[in-house]
Amino acid sequence: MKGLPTILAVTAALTSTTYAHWTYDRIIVNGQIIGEPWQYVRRHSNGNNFLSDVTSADMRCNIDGLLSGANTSTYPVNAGDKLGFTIKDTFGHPGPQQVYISKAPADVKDYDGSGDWAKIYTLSDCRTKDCGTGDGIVKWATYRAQTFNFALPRELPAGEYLLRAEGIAIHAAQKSRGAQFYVACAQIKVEGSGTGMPGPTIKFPGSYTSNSTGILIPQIWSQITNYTSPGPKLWPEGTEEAHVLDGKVKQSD
Ligand SMILES: *[C@@H]1O[C@H](CO)[C@@H](O)[C@H](O)[C@H]1NC(C)=O
Ligand SMILES: *[C@@H]1O[C@H](CO)[C@@H](O)[C@H](O)[C@H]1NC(C)=O
Ligand SMILES: *[C@@H]1O[C@H](CO)[C@@H](O)[C@H](O)[C@H]1NC(C)=O
Ligand SMILES: [Cu+2]
Repeated sequence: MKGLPTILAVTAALTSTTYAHWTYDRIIVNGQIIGEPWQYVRRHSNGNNFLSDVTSADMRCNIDGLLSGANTSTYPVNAGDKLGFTIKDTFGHPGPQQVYISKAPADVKDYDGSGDWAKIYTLSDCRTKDCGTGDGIVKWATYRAQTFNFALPRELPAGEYLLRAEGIAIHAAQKSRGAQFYVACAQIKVEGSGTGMPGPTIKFPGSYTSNSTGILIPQIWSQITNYTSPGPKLWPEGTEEAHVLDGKVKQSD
């Protein structure tokens, strides 16, 4: 096996380059990448660029993402399935990956995401030896991810939902409005007999502020020794943050 460069050094080298940016264009269901790019993920017009205004409705499904619901197909899944997203091209900045879900009142194609969002997944700091030296500085489980997977809770009631991927880059987050948000929404129709009540929930926009924990960080990213992601507690209650990527990583450029 080739020697792995230390995560810290390589992450530092990537932080000022635009190819480090990304979006999410396909879903993964039980390990299979599904369909064409933007077939089940709402097409937005922001390319690989980020959002930085947490007070904008663009935070829901990215720029123009509320307009493309009718042009996006809805994929049937079962509560309890393993779902995922493809990351185009790679998660190239330090920060967490999160997933939120919001039930559509009727057809998800018509849903504007103004309802309640529960958080079902956070992939945050890496705590295994593979991530680098034990210097106490936060290392990222998202580093260079090209895909990631997570469980769709078994308790989730049947219905149509927006499933929102949110990657946050924190390499400039020591400054107000320096955090970068990479966002896209998939449309899924959930089958099953779940009777859970997703929560606690938040709204987009509304809950995140420019100075929320995890959005404005107290020191530069390369010095932080702990990290707390923004947003509510994970649902179902008791779900823990993930610290190991379940997915594919870009090995080299
Ligand atoms: C939706 O698809 C139609 C027909 O292909 C196209 O004319 C329209 O621009 C698309 N709208 C969006 C928001 O993608
Ligand atoms: C945090 O941001 C909110 C909204 O932008 C503002 O009302 C509040 O005063 C800020 N708090 C601090 C401690 O700066
Ligand atoms: C680290 O933990 C402290 C104390 O809980 C908190 O104030 C700070 O915001 C955390 N740092 C990050 C980057 O989340
Ligand atoms: Cu960048």
